[in-house]
Amino acid sequence: MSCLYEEAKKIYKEIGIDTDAAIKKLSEVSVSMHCWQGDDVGGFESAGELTGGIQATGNYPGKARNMEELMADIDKALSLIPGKHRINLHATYADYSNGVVSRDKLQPEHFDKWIEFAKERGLGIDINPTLFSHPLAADGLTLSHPDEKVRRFWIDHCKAIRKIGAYIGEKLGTPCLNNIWIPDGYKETPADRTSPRLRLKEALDEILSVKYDPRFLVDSVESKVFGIGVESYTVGSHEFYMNYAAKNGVMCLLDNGHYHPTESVADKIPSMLLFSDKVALHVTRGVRWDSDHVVGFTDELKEIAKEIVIAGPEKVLIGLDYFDASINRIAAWVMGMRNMQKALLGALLTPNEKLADCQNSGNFTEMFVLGEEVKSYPIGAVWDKFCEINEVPLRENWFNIVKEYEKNVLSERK
Ligand code: RNT
Ligand code: ZN
Repeated sequence: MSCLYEEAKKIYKEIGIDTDAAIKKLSEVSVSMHCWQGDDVGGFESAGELTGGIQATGNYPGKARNMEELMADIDKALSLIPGKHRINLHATYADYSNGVVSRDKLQPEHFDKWIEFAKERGLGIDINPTLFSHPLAADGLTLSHPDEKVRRFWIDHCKAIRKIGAYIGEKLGTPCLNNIWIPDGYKETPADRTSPRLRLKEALDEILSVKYDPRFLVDSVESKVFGIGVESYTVGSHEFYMNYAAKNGVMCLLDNGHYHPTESVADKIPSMLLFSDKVALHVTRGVRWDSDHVVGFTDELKEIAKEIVIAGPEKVLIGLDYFDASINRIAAWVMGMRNMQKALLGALLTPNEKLADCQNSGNFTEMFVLGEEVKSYPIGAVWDKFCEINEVPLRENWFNIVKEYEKNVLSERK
């Protein structure tokens, strides 16, 4: 095995790539693993249906039914993923063991169990207010709702979550990313496109008017082009948030399922970074629409990873966002996380500077030829070495452990 690695090392060296350095860099990148793959975006607040224009399809047995099960599943997944990472929570994954609390009344202590969980394992935590799957979001509008009372509820919810995020960040000593995504939109072509956006703008102004130490809390806003049932108009469009973020010093979060299908988030990253220090991502895989399939080792992912590596991974907050209920949920987590890391490794093993020189000197033939040939360099041997160093199973061997867990633990969840 290490024999393979030594051979790969030589091959990469010939094109000026130091594989040991690539491995070291990769181990410094953490990815925020979304808790909601573990239970189809269910959460612990109620057993209500998922709304907000997003859908988890499938009924694979064994989904986590409570915090203990979700934590156990996360542990299992993390034991098969190389490196140190982060956990991305939604508000509805609060600790309700002392009774369910209205979302606008959530307090930091409702997340103490998660903080403890993260601390013990050396993980960071990110958070999201949950503005869907709730009676006050039932008509598809939240922060942009024309009814002041509905807006108030959601503004207070977002404020509560920011306070919680800052508390988490302080406790863990790593900034918590609070990402605001709202489902607001209309099924039919709206008569008035401006008023909902004005209301959203004012709501965000109020939410963000409370200042927190950036060492503890950072904020992002996530745009979207459309959702199921809200096909004609999305209040939080890309232009809306891009301008809002630029003017208000918050980050844009780019979800690669949230644009027109031929738009590329890889292309957006370097453009955004000319104007902001950082950008956040939700990495997903859309099949024909924003279907949130498990992240695959696709060309789209490789291009995104390339831009992250070229920009400097410290400038891009990487989070995953998909929810597949048709396959083993732990396998879905592990595969998506490992694919993200493998794509980053691929980018680290690409002679990006040399290729850029080819482009800038007009040598497009060499750029194409080298770029294509590098695609079949022995990345697998370097990936295996990375897994070996991090003491996680090589190649698909991790799946045997998931199968064991399914047999012994998941199958007991009826
Ligand atoms: C929905 C957005 C959003 C959600 C999560 C659950 O289209 O992508 O990020 O997926 O908040
Ligand atoms: Zn998203």
